Amino acid sequence: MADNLTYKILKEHLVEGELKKGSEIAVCIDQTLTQDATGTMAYLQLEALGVEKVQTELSVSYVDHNTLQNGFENADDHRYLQSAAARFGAWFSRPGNGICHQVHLERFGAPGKTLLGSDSHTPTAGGLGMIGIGAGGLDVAVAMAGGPFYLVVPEVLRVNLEGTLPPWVGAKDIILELLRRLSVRGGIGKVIEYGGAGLENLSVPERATIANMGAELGATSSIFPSDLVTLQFLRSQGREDSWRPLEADQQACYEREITINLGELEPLAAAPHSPDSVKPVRELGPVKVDQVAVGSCTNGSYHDLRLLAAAMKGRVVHPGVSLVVSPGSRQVLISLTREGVIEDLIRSGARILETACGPCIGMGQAPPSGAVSVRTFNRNFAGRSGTADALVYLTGPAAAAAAALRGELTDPRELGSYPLLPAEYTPVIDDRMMIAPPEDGRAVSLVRGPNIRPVPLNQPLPEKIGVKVLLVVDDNITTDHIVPGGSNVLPLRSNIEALSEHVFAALDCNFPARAREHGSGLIAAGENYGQGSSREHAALAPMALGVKAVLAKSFARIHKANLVNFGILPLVFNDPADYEKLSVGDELQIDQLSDQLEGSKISIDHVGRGCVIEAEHRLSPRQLKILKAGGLLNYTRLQGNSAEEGP
Ligand code: MIC
Ligand code: SF4
Repeated sequence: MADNLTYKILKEHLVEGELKKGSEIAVCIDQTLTQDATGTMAYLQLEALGVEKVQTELSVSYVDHNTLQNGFENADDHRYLQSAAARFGAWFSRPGNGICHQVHLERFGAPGKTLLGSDSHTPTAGGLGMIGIGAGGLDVAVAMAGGPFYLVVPEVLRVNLEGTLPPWVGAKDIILELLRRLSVRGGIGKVIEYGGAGLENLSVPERATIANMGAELGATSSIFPSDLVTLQFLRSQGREDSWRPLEADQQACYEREITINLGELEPLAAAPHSPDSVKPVRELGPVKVDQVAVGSCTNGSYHDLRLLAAAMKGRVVHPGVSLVVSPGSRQVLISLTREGVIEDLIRSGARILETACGPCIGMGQAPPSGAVSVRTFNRNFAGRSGTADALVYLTGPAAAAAAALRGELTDPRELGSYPLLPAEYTPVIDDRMMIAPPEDGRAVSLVRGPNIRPVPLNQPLPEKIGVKVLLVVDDNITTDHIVPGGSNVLPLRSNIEALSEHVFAALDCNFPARAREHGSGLIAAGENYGQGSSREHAALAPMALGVKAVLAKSFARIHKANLVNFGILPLVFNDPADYEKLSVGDELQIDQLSDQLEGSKISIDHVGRGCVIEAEHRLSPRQLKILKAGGLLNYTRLQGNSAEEGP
């Protein structure tokens, strides 16, 4: 049978189940990545699983998120992660080496492999023809321990790219166009597979920009074929041995096909506060800009910064704008430095930041009150920049350069002729900021700072749950709403008790106190609850506050898996109109839970109103067992015990 590229790779990695759309399968994972904001939990959980050594072909622990060291917490986490990588056999990418997705693409990614990462933008690796999937830290810990990863067989959506991009229009505009057409829910349950003659002119970093923001579509992953462009990229990285050609079969089937004619695209921007509020830059009107930020795992590559520098060369940033640049990796920074491009950027007034996530996750460079910030990043959720009332527009580096020069949102085509850039470049390869694991790490001691606390565990699911509705929220609630980023809160990622004080901070600062007072709570939500990041903290911290269930119109994939992993019941309204019946403080009760979970429907008594709300659980038998055990750690331990006791 003719296979699409996604199914080809999934078939090669299938260890359980059948490749039938909608059913649950398990795939083996070749590579994993973690980053520091999710990595401490992942490694603490790996410890809790009692593992001696990672079982994957390759696991890498990156430090790129929590790099501002205002207090000891982040630095302590870095030290713990370095010791854990050595202890358990993972590579350690030191702070300063770059953003996990960019570095992984450059130094480790390989066509045809599977990569599981505790970061939602792990699909960036799809730019190299591999399947990258974002997951919670516990799922990644299980994969490091040699366990498979479970996922629902996705639909595959084919996007044909035809023609060539006009000057000043880039890869970011392609993915913004897709977000405009499909919305932040358009990719849910899907892998997005790219093809078409237009690929020939898209480099691997450009493909990676597109695959990266598939996460904003809600897609499970995004993938490009592995072709001669891929070979050229791997060759430039001195890694052509990792290349293998890979493409979909000629007659391969897709759920749906979309064609984008690249020649018809124009510079686009996502307006506040959602990556799918996309409009042509020229239509956004004269909007005064206060900050321009270039970098991140979306647009922090050599060519992105090269274009920025060339567009600004000889000119200086507008007096009303602060321009910050964070190169995606140390390789990018060294290569640009060698060519004098960093000097050009400094002369143009850029404030060069370290190679890290930085402003993308509110780790510094929060814009002024009410500011407009133009960012080449992937998310513009309200408050994510660190300033609650800032307005963030997402663009490519060309529109960012235009905004930096003019001080207002400007179509970059107004800048005149497109700068001549070298088509190819030879990166400077220097892996000395990457530490290989020792052959045998058993003698390495783990270094734990005082802010690193044990992972809290949930209780097995009781027969009867009585809860109060703690919060009723709208559609598209992000994990940034549930557990915010920012330089004040991110250092608490290894200390769930302290972190839980910030749950839903932007929506309702009384939430933690109310949850504690009631002791047992439920969150009612609209569509796509938990979109955005992979942070399992958005399940762990509510769990620590006594949240027992979330009743939503629909869930984002990673967040739903995280809720299950920590024993919180994710329920879906049978009739979405019932959402209107719920208010904060309502008392709900679910009886005979195990019997009800045997079927798919769950009846919830609305005690005050004297009515019943029907819900569904849409969980696999495996997920039900995990929930009943009170989460994946408990479940894995139980399985270990029963294996030890024998049949
Ligand atoms: C993000 O972009 O939101 C993050 C920070 O990279 C997260 C991971 C995290 O919360 O640590 C993600 O995308 O998964
Ligand atoms: Fe880092 Fe931003 Fe990319 Fe998340 S989206 S990995 S915070 S650069």
